Amino acid sequence: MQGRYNPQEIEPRWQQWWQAQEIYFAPDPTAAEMADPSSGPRKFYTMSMFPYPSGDLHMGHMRNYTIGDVLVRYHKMRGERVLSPMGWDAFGLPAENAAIKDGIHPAIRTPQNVAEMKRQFEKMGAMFDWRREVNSSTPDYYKWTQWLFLKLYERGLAYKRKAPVNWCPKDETVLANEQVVNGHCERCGTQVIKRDLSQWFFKITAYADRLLNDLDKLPDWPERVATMQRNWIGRSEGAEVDFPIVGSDAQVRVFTTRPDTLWGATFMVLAPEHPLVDAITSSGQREAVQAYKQEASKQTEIERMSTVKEKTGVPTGGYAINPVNGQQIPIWIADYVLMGYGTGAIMAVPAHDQRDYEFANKFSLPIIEVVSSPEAKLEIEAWAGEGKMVNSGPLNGIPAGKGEGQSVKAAIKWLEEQGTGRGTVIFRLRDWLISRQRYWGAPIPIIYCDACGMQPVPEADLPVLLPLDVAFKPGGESPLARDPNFVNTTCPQCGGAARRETDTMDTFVDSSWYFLRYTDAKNDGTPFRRDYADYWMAVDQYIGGIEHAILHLMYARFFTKALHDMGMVSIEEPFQRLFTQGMVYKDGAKMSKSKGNVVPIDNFVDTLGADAGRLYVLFMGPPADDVEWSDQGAQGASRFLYRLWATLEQGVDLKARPSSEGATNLDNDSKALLRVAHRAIAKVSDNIERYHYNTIVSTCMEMLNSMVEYKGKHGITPAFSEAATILLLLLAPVTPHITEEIWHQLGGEGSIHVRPWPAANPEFIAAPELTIVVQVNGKVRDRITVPAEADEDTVKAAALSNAKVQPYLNSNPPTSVVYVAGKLVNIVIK
Ligand code: ANZ
Ligand code: ZN
Repeated sequence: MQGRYNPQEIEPRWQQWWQAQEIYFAPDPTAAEMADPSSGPRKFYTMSMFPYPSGDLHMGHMRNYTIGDVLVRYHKMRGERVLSPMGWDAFGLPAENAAIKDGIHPAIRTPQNVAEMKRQFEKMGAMFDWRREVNSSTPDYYKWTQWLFLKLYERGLAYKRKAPVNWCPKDETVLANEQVVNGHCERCGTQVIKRDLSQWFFKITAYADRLLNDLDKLPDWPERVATMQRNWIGRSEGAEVDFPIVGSDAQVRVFTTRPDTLWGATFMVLAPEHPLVDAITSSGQREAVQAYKQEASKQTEIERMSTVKEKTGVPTGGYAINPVNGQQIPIWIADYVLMGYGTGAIMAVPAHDQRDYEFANKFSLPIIEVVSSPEAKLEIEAWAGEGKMVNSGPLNGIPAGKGEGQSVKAAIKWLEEQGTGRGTVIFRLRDWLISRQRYWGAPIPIIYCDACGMQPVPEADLPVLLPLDVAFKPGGESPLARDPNFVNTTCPQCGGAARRETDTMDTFVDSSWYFLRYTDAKNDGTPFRRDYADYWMAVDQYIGGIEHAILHLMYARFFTKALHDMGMVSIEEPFQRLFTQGMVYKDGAKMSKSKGNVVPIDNFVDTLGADAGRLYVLFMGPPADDVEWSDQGAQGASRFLYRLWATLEQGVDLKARPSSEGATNLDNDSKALLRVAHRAIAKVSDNIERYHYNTIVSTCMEMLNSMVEYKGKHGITPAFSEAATILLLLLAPVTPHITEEIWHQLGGEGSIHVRPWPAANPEFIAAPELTIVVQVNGKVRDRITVPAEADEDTVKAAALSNAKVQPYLNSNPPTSVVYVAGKLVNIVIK
């Protein structure tokens, strides 16, 4: 190539050119294409999870986005209509916390950070359709987030109720369970307390069944993610049973997966927060119960569910009646029973449930065996295995178990006949708490009027703008609640004075529909056109971190189903294929600014270039795996590019295709080189489809080695030219700048990135063969092809039986046959 390889000169030049050419801008489909998608090119919608605009990108980010970019460029070369959008998950706590710390308003900082990150995305050569850029914190976007909230509200899928929440006294915000780490706020480390607040929820539980069942329709999701979703939904089959309270009309309902063990229920346990606790508690126990409730409220659910923690609890002094045998059993409260699951109350069967067993032992409560098995060791632990029902009235003798003719089904039937219980299915999944008492989010579009009650903001009044001039620093109420200009409004119903809702929405709401917005990003009359969404959806390939395996993906699936039911979109699952990338570690820790072990993209690109970075991050290991950063590895990737530059010299003819004339016309070295090249095509294509990106790089490295060796012997031949062209095309998605530059220097037309992806010629990927010249008395009579591993006798026999040789041999048996290995057979006749 001309001049030195200089990535700092080449890369920005091509980046600007690609943008100007709008190579990666996806046009809206035409009416004809929407009516019949097969009338146009195949669509390929791929996206990476949109980032929070933190401002800085490091090489870990480069890896994530390069994985997606390779796919974008590859599918483009396959002639598909690729949609690759990008946007900003720009609302949320970090911006607000940063603002509190250094006083810069999120509305000022966010666009600055967005511009910074966009610059770095371009610098790494990642191509997006920027015309479809979305920013969840701008009114043109959150207007529709609010609009969708109202649609869910209309359908009863958004509702308000009082609920105990995790509350961080310092951040003054409600925390999701996952944001509580060992009882402390994930962000600031403050001890979390429980607080009862009136909160907005989305009724995701109405979709529990579909969210669970439809996982079966997603075979291209990582199994581990599907399993995490299944467990999170947590479907549980069992029964509800009502226990009358002694001396009261009240009943306590329990949920049990083992209604067959009712005869072994020797006490009952309520969650400390259970609403009947106070009514049940006897006067003598009031103080102890109160103290215990206080203690329990300080613990997180995770702590309460711990199986190693010593059991604690106190008796309420009240009794319940076991409906199966009329026996009175004591009612306790204990923290191992959670209010948010089932009914918040259990019947305790210490003989067959280990938690109840430990509890009964600690407090000397009776243990009654109802499933008998020779293997059970009730002196040591509860028995949860198989056996035969005993001490169980009508169930005696039946085999214990959930199957047909077994105890659980029999117990449910019996309970239903008696009218004291019924079979039921419950889910662990809870409704989605979306209220945040914070400033930097989409205001919930609701108005409270003393005369008319709760009123949705009329559609025409959207967006409810987030005011910019508020004191967002913490202290008492939420920032919006302290802003009278925001709070005070008029009732849309009666026109009287009214107050606005001051909670903002969880940022997971913003990210639950952005993939739909990309299909019609600038629409200001509706969140997106249905026909555009139907054309592009589902996302063919979604790429993101495993940390989003549960919440974000569950919420996005819920939104898609709810919008489907509203007739806004046809699909019911948003993401056809999901890929979760691994992380980059350095010095043993995840690369992150807070750990101080980052290699910033700017530094890397300014020294070794974006292409070397892209090549290296892919070469480091399979994209799904965690990998460790190495400076030497990065240097190696850079050296490969210098070598590529030096090997592809002027004189390479990008149009040469000797392979199209067949293998027999080629000398053995050329044939071997083209075999390497065509096999590389097959391998790299397959590697891309299966995310074995690291082996793409090694395949291309081996291919370059073969080319260097060949060129040393033969110089630039048509076969070398063909191999060079193939290598450039295969590397184009991975190292887009250097390949574009070489392509142009060698006289290539247009961008290399819109050239068709090469097709492997089957003749050159079959097992290697040699072409052997057959001579009779030193004169060439024919060429034969033999397997490369054929031995001397086989080659000689093939030469002697050759149709063009045969006529010479008819009357003259050969006097000698000489084989020059790999080259020729000379037959000597008289
Ligand atoms: C009696 C019993 C006997 C139970 C037995 C189990 C074994 P999964 O499978 O997770 O749904 N349970 C119910 N509600 C609870 C709550 N709010 N907090 C803590 N534990 C609760 O578990 C259901 C079982 O967990 C229920 O069945 C109940 O204990 C307990 F041999 O009832 B079982
Ligand atoms: Zn009113």
